[in-house]
Amino acid sequence: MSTQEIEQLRERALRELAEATSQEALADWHARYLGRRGEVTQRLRQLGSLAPEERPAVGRALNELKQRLESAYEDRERQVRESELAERIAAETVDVTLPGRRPAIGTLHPVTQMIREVTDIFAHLGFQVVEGPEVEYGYYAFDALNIPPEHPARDVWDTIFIESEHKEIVLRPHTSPMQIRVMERRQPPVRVVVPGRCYRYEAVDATHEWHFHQIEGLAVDERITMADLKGTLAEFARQLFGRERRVRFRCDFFPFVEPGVDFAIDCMFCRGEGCRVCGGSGWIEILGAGMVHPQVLRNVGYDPERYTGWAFGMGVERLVMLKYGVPDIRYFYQGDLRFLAQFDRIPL
Ligand code: FA5
Repeated sequence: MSTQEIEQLRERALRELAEATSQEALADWHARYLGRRGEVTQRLRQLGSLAPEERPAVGRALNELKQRLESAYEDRERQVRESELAERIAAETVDVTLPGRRPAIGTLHPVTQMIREVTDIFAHLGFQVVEGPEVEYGYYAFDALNIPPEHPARDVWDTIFIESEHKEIVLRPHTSPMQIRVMERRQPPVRVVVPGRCYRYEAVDATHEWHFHQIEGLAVDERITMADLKGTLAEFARQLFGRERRVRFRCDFFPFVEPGVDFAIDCMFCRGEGCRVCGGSGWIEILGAGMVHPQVLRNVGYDPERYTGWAFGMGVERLVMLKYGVPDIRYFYQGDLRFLAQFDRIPL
């Protein structure tokens, strides 16, 4: 083996080392030159087969080559490691100046939004918000509300029965049973609003669902009058539908109030002129109400000579339909995002 060969080997090894740009290529290079079967190692092993006079010079040259390559390898290995790290840092860097991705978190259901809006208005007028059971005794849904069994008015609320043989149990057809539950539990003054789900055995069409929501209102105290009812409802309607609303009371019948009224506002679409929404009348009925019937007060142990009160009940879906011009109540419970996503005023 001549020194010239060793020189060539050195040049080739160093050139290939300079071309290795990854840890894998470096490991491969190391195995090929300096590993157990590497070219330099093999040659060192073959020293014994050289003529004795050649051995010292070739041995020295090979050892120098080995050291030179080892240190060149270490330098190159450090370089490659640093540049690989720099590349990784560059690739994984988070650009904090990029705008964030907005998660799709949805919105509150329009009925929930309306319940919150209405109960907020009444909360500011001094009403407490309470809730009650959707599965109800016939006593609370009817009897205590002055609708005895066999009374024809019982048919007005097309009721879904859960159990009727032993004790009448129903899905409440309105939120009025909560009038009784609240008055049974506390003494006047009472001022509550009760939002909640109701159920009726009803053919579904554009304005009727078999389940829907109502908000009940009840105020009982000494000297409560119809004027308080009218003032409260007028203020409510103006906050919800605009300050310019005019209001109308007309006689109506519900067994648990006397007198009973229906409460209407002038149509906000035609301002009372008459249009499709108000059926040409210029007025839109939004709830039933009236002075609590003396018999209902007696049923909960209140003295009707001392206390008077009023109650009202309104349909929540109907309020949303009026306020936003929704033409069909069935949209509310189809879960169609194209409908629901339009009510994104109040994010979750
Ligand atoms: C009642 O349910 C009475 N409890 C209201 C009341 C309370 C009167 C307190 C006096 C004092 P009515 O059946 O009219 O009344 O229902 C009230 C409202 O609930 C209706 O105006 C309507 O907006 C809504 N509603 C009734 N049935 C349905 C239905 N099937 N689908 C959607 N909304 C309905």
